Amino acid sequence: PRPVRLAEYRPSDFLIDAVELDVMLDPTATRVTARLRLRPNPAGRDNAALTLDGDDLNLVSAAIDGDPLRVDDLDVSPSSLTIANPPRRPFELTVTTLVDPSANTKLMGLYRSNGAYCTQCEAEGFRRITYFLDRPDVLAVYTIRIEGSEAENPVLLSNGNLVETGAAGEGRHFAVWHDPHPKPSYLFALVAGDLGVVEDQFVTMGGRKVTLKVFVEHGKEDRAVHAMESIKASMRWDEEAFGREYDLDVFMVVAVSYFNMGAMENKGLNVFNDKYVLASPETATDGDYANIEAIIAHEYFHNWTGNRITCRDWFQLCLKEGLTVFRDQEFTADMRSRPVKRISDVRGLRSVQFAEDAGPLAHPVRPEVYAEINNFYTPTVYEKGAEVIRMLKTWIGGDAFRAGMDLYFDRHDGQACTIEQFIACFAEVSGRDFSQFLRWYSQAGTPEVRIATAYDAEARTFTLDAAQSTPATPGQHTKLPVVIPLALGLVGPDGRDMPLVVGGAPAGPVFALTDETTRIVFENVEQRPAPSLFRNFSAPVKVVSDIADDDLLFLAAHDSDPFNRWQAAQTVALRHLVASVAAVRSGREPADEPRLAEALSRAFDPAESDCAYAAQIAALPSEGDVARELGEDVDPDAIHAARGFLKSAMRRRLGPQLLAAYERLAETGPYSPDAASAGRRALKVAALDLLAAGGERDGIARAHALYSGARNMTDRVMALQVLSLHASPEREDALADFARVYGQDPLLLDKWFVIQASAPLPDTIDRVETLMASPGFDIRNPNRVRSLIGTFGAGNPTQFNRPDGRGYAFVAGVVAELNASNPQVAARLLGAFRTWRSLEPQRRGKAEAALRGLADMPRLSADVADIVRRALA
Ligand code: BAL
Ligand code: ZN
Repeated sequence: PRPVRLAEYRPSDFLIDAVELDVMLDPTATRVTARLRLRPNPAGRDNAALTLDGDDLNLVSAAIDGDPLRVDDLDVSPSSLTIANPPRRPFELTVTTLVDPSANTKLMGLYRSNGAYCTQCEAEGFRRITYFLDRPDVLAVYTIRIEGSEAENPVLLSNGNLVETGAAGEGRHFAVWHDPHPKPSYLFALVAGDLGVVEDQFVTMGGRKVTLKVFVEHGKEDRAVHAMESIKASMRWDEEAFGREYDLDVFMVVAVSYFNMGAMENKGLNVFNDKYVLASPETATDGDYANIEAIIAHEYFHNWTGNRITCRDWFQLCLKEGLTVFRDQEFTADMRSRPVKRISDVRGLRSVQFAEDAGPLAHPVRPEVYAEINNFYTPTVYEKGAEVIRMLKTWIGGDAFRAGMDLYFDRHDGQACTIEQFIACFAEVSGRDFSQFLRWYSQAGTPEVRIATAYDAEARTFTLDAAQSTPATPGQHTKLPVVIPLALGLVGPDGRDMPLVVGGAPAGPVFALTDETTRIVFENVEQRPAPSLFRNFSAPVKVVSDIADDDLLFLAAHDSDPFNRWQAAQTVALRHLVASVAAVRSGREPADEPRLAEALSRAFDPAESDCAYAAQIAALPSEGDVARELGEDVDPDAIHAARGFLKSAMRRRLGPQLLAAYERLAETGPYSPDAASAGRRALKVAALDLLAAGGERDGIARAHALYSGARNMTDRVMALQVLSLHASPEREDALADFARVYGQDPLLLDKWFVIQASAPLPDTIDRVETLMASPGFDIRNPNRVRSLIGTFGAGNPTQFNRPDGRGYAFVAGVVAELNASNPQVAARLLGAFRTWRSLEPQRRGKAEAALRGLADMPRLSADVADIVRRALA
C-alpha cells in the first residue's frame, strides 16, 4: 500500500453523526448491522464518492434510507466499500457484515480471548467489524445493541451508559448501551463473556456518583482490588492536578489475557491486558503493583487527553500519548517518590528511546509519513513526546502550563486536534513564540549538547559555553537548533548553590539554549563551582561536558538536586565502563575505581532514608547504556565482561557494608506494596546482586535462601533473577521449584520465562527454544511471546547478539512464524534489531543476513515489511 503522508491530509468528504450497531454474537459468524447517519462534510469535496474502510470483511447487504443497494451500485472488496454516487444530503446507510471472531488471531477488531469476546480498535481495528469512515476526525454518537447466548455471555458491555437489557429468546439475551459523547471509531469497545466483577463507587468533585467496575476471570476477583484502588486514586488526582472530572455514570475496566498492547482507553470501557490489572501479594511483585497503578492512571487520563479531545489524524498520535504519559508520570511522582520516578523514567527513555533515535528506525515525535501506523506506537511518540511536554512546562513555568492546559480543554473539548492547536494555547497564555519549539515535533534524533566551562578567579566569573547539534537521521540530513531548557545550579565548595547572576541581575535557574552556540557568563562567583547541569533532566539531550570526575563525585555527594546526585555518579560509572570495555577488548584488566565504589557505597549507608532512591544510586549503568555511549563497533560480550568486572570490584570493596545492608533490610512484617516497602526490597536485592557478583558462593547461597524463605512474590522473583545470572545448582533448583509451584498461572509463568530468557548464559537460546515447545507456551498469546522471545531479543544483549548469529536467526524465525497470524506482535519483536548497525562487523553481518532473510520472504505483512525495510534502508 501507498505510504500515508501528513502533508496530504484532507478532511473527510462525509461525516457520520450517529452509529447504531446491532451485534449478533456467534463464535464464528457474528453478524454486525451498522446504521450510519451520514452527511456530506461542508469542508469536503463536492460530489465525492463515499468510500468506507474495511479489513477482511464479508458484506451481507447494504441499503440507503431503507432501499437495498444492488451489486452494481457498489464497489465492494474485503478492504473497502465504495458508493460512487451517494445522496448529497443527510442519509442513513445500513450495512450488514459477517465476521469470524474465532479466526481473528491478529487480535484487532472483534476476537475471542479465553472464551470471551472483546475488541481492539486503535488504530484501525473498527474496519474489521464493519465498513466505516475509520479515521479519528469522524466523531459520532454510538448506540450499541449486543445479543448473545446468556449462558456463555452473561456479561454484555459497550461504551457509555447501559440503557436496556432483556431476553431475546432461545437462551439469548441482549443489552443496549448508549454513549452520549461523540467519539472516533478507535474508541469503540465491546466485551461479552462470563466474567467476575468487583464494584465500587466514586463521587466526583461535581457530585456525580460513578459506579466503578473491574471485570476479571471468575476466581480472580481478589486480584482486582489494587486496580480498583488505582482507579479511584487516578480520578481524584485528575480533579486535583488538572481540574478534570469524569463524565459518565459508569467506568469499567476489563482484564483479558490475549491483548496486543498494555491496555486501551475506550470510552468508559477500558480493556486491559490482564498483566496490568491482576495483583495479589502471592502473585504480583512490587513492579507489578506500580505498573498497574500507572497504567490504570494512563488509560483513565486519556478520558480527557485523547477521548474528549482526540487526534485529527494518526500523525498527531503524540498529542494524546505524549501528553498522557506526561500526566501519568506526574501522577506516579505524586503517589510515590518524585526523584525515583524521574530517574526510572530517564533510565527508560535513554535505554529505549535514545536507542531508537540513534538507529535506522528513528522518526520525529510527530512522524510525517507512515506505511503502517501500528509501528508508530513507539518510545519516541510516547516517551520523547512526554519529555517535550515536560520541557514546555519547564520553559514557560508551572502556572502558565496549567493556564495553557485549561485553555486547551476549554477551547477544544469535543474536537479532533493537531499539535499546532495544542501549542497555540501555550503560546497564547505565555506570550512566547513557539515556532522554534515546534522543531521538537518535526526533527528526529537526540540533540547533543557539548558544554565547556571556565572559571576566572580574578574576574570572579564562571563561563559556560554550550554547543548543540542533532545528528542526521533517516530522511533528515540537516537539522536546525531547538529550544533546550537548561536548568542548572553552581554548587560551591560548601555544597550549597551559589546565587546566579548574569549581566548584573539575578538569573535562572532555567536558561533556554536556542542557538547553535550559547555563552552564559555568571558573575560574582567567589570560588570555583561544580556546575550541576540539566537538573532533573531538563531536556532529553545527550550531554558531553568537560566536568571532571572529581567535580562529579563532589556533586554525587552534595548536589541539592537528587536527580543530578544520581546522574553524577552514573556519569562517572559510565566513563569508567567505557574505558574498561577498551581494556577488555585489548586483553588488559580494567582499572580499579575506588572513588566510584565510595560514591555507590552511599546507597547502603543506614542514614539514607529513601531506599528506593538508594537502590537507583546502587544500580550501575546497564549494558545498553554502555553500548549507546560507545555508539559504534559494539561488542556486547566485552561490555558484559567490563560490567561484571566492576560489580565484582564493588563486592570486594563494599562486602561488609553490602552484607550489613542486606541483613538490615530483611523482611519482617506482612507484605505491603507501598513505595517505601518496595524501596527497601529494591535496595536489598541491589545488595544481594552485588554480593553474588561473579557467582560468589556466599552471595548465591544467600539468594537461594531468600528464594526458599520468601514471604512475597517480589522477594521470590528478585532472588530468582539474581540466581539466574550465574550457572549453579541453586539456580536449577529454584527454577524447577518455581515451575512446579507457579507454572499453572500464566502471569507467573511469564515471569519464569522472562528470567530464563534474560540470562546471560550460553545455553539460554537452547532453553528458550525448549520452552517454546513446552505446554505452557502459546504463540497466539502476546504475553507469552513477549515474555519469552521479546525478552530474549530486547533484554539479553549477549545472547541475542551471539557472535554465531543464532540469536538473530532465532528471533527472525519467530517473526516469520507470527508474520501472518499476528503481524503487530511480529513487528514489535523486530524492535530487537533497532541498534544492529552499531554492532562490531561480525555481528553486524549476521544481523543483516537475518533481516535480509525476512525481507525476501513472500507475503510479508505490512507491519513486518515496514520495519524490515526501514531497518535495512
Ligand atoms: N492508545 C493505546 C494504548 C495507550 O497508549 O493507552
Ligand atoms: Zn496512551
